Amino acid sequence: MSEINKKIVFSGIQPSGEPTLGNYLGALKNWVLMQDEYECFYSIVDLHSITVRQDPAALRAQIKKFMALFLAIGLDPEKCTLFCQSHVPTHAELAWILNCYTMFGELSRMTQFKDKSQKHADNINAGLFTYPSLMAADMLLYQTDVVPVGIDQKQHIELARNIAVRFNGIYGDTFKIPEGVIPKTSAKINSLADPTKKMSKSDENINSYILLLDKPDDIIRKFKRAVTDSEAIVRYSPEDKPGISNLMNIYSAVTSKTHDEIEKEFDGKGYGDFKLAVGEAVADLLKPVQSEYERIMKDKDYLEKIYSEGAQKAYYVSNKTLSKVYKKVGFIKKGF
Ligand code: AQP
Repeated sequence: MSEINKKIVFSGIQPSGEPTLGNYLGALKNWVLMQDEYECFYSIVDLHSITVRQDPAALRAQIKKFMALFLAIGLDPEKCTLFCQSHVPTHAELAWILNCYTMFGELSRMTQFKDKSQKHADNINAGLFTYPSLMAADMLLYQTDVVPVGIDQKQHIELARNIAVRFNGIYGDTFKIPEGVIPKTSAKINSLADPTKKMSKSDENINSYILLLDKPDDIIRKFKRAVTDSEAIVRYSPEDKPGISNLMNIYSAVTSKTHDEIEKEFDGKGYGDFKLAVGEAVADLLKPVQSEYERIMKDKDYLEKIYSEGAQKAYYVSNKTLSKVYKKVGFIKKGF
């Protein structure tokens, strides 16, 4: 069933809000580019999203939105497998096993755990702590070669690799060791309100992010308000000019212009012109995605068919790895 000759890609996104421009430029855009060359498994990782409290009705709606957006950005279910993590029980099963091969100290060092436990001090649950073992399971189940992600996930990929090497060291070759693929200019798109921080879909300030479904007027308004500096020169310097450099990264990722070309284009012009150009470029990029999204959302049966077929295939492929793991650790075969 799986095209074994192609290299395998796995990546996921949490439905913990609505996808942002950061998610798109950091990860989703690469997902689309990779679907022709690789055997790709792309998941809405809903099990991960409940490590932070979610409203059930909102979560249900978000998951469907994400699936429709997967299709609207150009992911083709004929070329890649699209599924919800909670529909494929092997993820939670392997995560338990891997928890027993992941050290407390390793999990304590994860910066995302530290950040999120500060942000959600009233709900530092065990799932938030062991989230990286589930993420390792996500990747290792598919014998993944490549994981396209933003830079914030680098530490989690390193940990998954360490867990896989440890397990292979004890039981012999079981898991392929995956590599992370991180884009150059859009590895970390920052918040428009605080350009020293990552743009995040769960940020409380709606002006800090651009959603893929934001209307053109809102997009332009948010870019106009973006925090910059008082130098009034469009120059790339992430240390001294984080706001302008972030906007340059966005403009570069959307238009494929280099930083040098952008500096020349806006030489002698003020920030107003530059911000407007970035806003218009992003709004133009998202317009066709939004109309395709509207079309797909009207066909709920089609959406259900895509994620149901995706889950069946993901289960078939991932269960091979899980069965191997169960055998290696010493569990006996089911009699039914
Ligand atoms: N700002 C970003 N710049 C570049 N890449 C990003 N990614 C996320 N934000 C940026 C990449 O998007 C993929 C999916 O991420 P996720 O939703 O699973 O989790 P996250 O990294 O925690 O993203 P958010 O938006 O910050 O979510 P919340 O607010 O729920 O925590 C990943 O590949 C990620 O690197």
